[in-house]
Amino acid sequence: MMRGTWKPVVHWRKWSPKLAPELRPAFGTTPRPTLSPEVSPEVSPELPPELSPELPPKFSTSRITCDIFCRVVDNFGDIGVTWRLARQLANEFGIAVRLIVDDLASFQKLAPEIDLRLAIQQIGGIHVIAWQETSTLEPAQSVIEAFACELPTAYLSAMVEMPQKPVWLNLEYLSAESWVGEHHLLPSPHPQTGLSKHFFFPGFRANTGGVLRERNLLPERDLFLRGNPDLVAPSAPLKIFLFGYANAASGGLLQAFDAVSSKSKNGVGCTIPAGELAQQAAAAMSYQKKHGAVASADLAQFQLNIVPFAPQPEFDRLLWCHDILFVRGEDSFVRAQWAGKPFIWLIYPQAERTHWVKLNAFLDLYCEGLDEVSAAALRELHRAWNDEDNASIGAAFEAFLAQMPHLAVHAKKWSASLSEMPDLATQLVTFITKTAKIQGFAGHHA
Ligand code: TRH
Repeated sequence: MMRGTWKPVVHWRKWSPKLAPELRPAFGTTPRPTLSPEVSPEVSPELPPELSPELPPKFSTSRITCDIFCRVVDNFGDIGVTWRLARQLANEFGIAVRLIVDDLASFQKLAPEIDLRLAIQQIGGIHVIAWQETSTLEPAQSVIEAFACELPTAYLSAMVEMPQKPVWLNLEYLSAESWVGEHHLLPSPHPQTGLSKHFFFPGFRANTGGVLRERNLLPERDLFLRGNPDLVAPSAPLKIFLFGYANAASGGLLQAFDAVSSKSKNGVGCTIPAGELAQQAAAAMSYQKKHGAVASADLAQFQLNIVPFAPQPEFDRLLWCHDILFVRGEDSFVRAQWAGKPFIWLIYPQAERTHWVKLNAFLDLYCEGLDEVSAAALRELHRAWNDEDNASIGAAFEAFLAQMPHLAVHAKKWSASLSEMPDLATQLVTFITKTAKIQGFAGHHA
């Protein structure tokens, strides 16, 4: 039987992480760290000096200009990936970035500084431009079309007129499928203009473009975890982060959290970002409450916390505060991997279940080196959650939990080995500078 409450929960204060107050309904009162304007927003003020931002020695990219085009199809993945990339190109490589977006309202959820009234604005050194303003833009030296969003016709025509043609890339969706590496960086001549567009495929294998990882991300994570030992104290509750799409198995999953909680001394806490899934969870909880839950004084209560959508730079810290991460789409899926915690990926569903091929390709790769029982548990929980199988998700979660010690070690190993691969932005910049050098207009003054 599920028990629940919406009130801030006292015993969660035991693991008060350093997060903005509005993101910590049940946490302590640690003030939000303030950053001085000259410090990159990516860099935690607590970082030791050796981790402070500087350009990598290999590139001199400060003269490069880059336009990133993003159409928000739905949700937050498109803008999430492009905004993260824009910040890294600007902060770590000194590139002059313009981010052209067709949906400022979605963008504002990730970057509350966005002013919806302004068609052109500057945020953290990046020019943000509303899509309808592109007709008069002079193209940048490098142009990134995110997820085949199709450049505006006027902009494309302006590219054709440029004496030095821009380096043009289509940033594709992330996939672990093996064909991805074979297509990475292949050129494709545009049928009307003759301009060449290259396909940049993110991925997990050496022959792909890698995934986004800011230079200081892992040291920042480790520093944060070292500074918050209460997160993993023996008396800490099991902390689950649940970010997903509306899911018919959410009731069963919450019941499983509650069942686990009722058997444990420390209890279970689940954080859900506001949204459709949170609404479903709220409905499930109030149903349970209405039908009379009996809470035993000896047992820890299951606690559900619905938190507001966090600005993107705070999202990682939110993940680092939890033990099990349910994530979705593309960007949060990658951030869970950098958190180095066991995670369950709710993949963006596609017609005719084609997303299963992508999901299984990832799980095949991820499970390499993981013992058979843990791998089976991990796969079954992915199956049940992605299949919205309410009847079997409870058992799947309990089997997963039984393997947590192995899964936790494996998640750390995965994160460490993935970090040996060059990150996406570095690979992108390498390609742009190399191509620009061949074309003789940028990046050759190092
Ligand atoms: O929102 P998503 O499901 O995004 C997408 C889109 O559906 C897209 O169309 C699809 O093609 C793509 O997935 C695969 O999930 P994703 O990618 O994880 O994006 C969420 C972003 O929101 C990510 O950048 C993290 C950020 N975020 C915050 O900044 N704060 C928050 O509180 C939360 C919950 C997320």
